[in-house]
Amino acid sequence: MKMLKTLVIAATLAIGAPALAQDTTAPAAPAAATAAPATPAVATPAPAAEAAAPAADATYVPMKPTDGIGQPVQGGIDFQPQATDLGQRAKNLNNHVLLPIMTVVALFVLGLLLWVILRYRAKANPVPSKTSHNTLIEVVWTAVPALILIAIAFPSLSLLAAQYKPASADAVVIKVKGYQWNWGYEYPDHGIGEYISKMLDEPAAKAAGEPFQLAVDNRMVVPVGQEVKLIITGADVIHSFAVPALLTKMDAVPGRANETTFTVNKPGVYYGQCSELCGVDHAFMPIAVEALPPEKFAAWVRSKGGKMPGEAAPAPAPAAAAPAAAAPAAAPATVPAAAPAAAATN
Ligand SMILES: [Cu+2]
Repeated sequence: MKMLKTLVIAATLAIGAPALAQDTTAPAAPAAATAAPATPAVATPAPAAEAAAPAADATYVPMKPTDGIGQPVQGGIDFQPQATDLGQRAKNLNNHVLLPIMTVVALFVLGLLLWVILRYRAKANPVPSKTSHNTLIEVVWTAVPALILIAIAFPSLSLLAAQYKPASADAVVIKVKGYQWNWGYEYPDHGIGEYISKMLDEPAAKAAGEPFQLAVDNRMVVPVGQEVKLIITGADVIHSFAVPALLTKMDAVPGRANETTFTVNKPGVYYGQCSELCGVDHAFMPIAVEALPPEKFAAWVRSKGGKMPGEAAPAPAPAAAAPAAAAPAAAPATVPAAAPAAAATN
């Protein structure tokens, strides 16, 4: 029967450790201009698109990180401030439900132990009782832990189900690939081919005003308020894509496509790290997710040579208008004439 109590405590501890573990690396983020992301290190499959909309590049300016947001803090013991509704729910569940229950159970068991040690020691209790059963107590210490576990199971399992609910059809799809030792990001619906995201060295991170060992050259950029679906895989060994402030942790396994989703609710830069021991430079493949308002996200997409889904390629519009104005009689011909132009610039 005493095994039960041990089991309850073990189970409570296990349930109380969700995937938003706090990173312990020390941040150092003086305010300064953020470095402009470098051009993709890997050739995109649509190089022609690079020239399609250079005018829009100027409107994307990499966001500066905020101290204490999306990154660890010195001496921090709580989870990072959560930037998704589900993350906030998980944090509330931990801080307001699980931690109080664990505290009460631990203190109660400690109290029982102290009472037994003091009250029933040989000196204070020379003639021990020969009682071996007490039905009421045995029923209580079986039923109460079971009821506690059932009470915890409802919010825990519904949170887990919400976290792994399949993404909606209009989610922003990003393919994430873990390499030894950097990350590749690809936006198939936006025409952005894979680009590589590497850690900045210390002088570069300092110059950019970003925390060293978390700052990267090319961030993953996502829109705020829209669901993001990550399809995650590994190129060589198992990595793990983890961003504590987004309640996101998913293994990147070679030969498998794992999926996870999140919806960021406020703009910001959120850092994470590879969280699966993957080799000698495991500690040096950080993750930086930049969440932007939708219009700024669209500007970033254009700066990468891509386009928003459903959006016409920017260049063909004037090209189609010109022949229509010059030769109105040839108007029916403009549509087929524009089509190859669109194909060429896309
Ligand atoms: Cu890794």
